[in-house]
Amino acid sequence: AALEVALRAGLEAGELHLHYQPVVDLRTGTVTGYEALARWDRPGVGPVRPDVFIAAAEASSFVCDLGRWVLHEATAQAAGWRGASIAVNVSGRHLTDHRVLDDVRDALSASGLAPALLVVEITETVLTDDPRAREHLRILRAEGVRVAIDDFGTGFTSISALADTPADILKIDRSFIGSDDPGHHQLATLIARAAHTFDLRVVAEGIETGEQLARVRADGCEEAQGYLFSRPLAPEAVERLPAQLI
Ligand code: G
Ligand code: G
Ligand code: MN
Ligand code: NA
Repeated sequence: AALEVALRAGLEAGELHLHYQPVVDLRTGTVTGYEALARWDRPGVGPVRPDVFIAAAEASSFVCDLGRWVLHEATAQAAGWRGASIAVNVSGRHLTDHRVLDDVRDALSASGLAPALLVVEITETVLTDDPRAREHLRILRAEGVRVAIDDFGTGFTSISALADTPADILKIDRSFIGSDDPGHHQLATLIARAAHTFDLRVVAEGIETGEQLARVRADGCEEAQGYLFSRPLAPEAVERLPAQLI
């Protein structure tokens, strides 16, 4: 609870900011958009890992306040990057809260960003936990927002569940990409094939080497993210990125 109290105060005090990791089109090598990733530099302490402070925020409905801030900040930033999409990680607790719908709508209207340029990233477990999650995703998609299933393959969703998943994009978890185990590579191939069967675009995460890039291209992944292209960057550094990353 102490961390949550400090985080609330930190958000008020402007200690949080967003970094942006480019998402690369594997056909053209150009940047199609960015994933927003929260950063907290705690004065006198240093950077706090996002998985740590997000988990602290999820202990209460404060995660909705944090999520609202991320949505506003990321869409405002992306509206200035003409045509680029922006992916925002939305926690399960925020997604099941009825306020999430207006939080997304308010961020879009305040920023002027086209709904189709916003991607809401959720993890696969969120879909099985609470029926409101699906309902909210259905409404957001009807309003033109896209949905991505993040970290796919790490939870216990069956591939057949993809048939009625309210999503547009599937992101293959980086543990399959970074592994040296050929079994993991075969699983990534199967996940990509299954996703394509259900008309999902596939994003490969965590590409660090040319060999990994070649593999996910052979799997027909449409897009990729990873340190090979770029780390998550401050907005000023995003503006200096070359248009072509491969
Ligand atoms: O930024 P990094 O790559 O270290 O992210 C670590 C984890 O924190 C990832 O699982 C990422 O999805 C999550 N994360 C980062 N920023 C946000 C955010 O704004 N909201 C939520 N819910 N999760 C985030
Ligand atoms: O869970 P999610 O996919 O939202 O998390 C994104 C996380 O992955 C962030 O912490 C980001 O910094 C990290 N990340 C992005 N690209 C790479 C990569 O190429 N290698 C590794 N190890 N981590 C990455
Ligand atoms: Mn993500
Ligand atoms: Na992920």
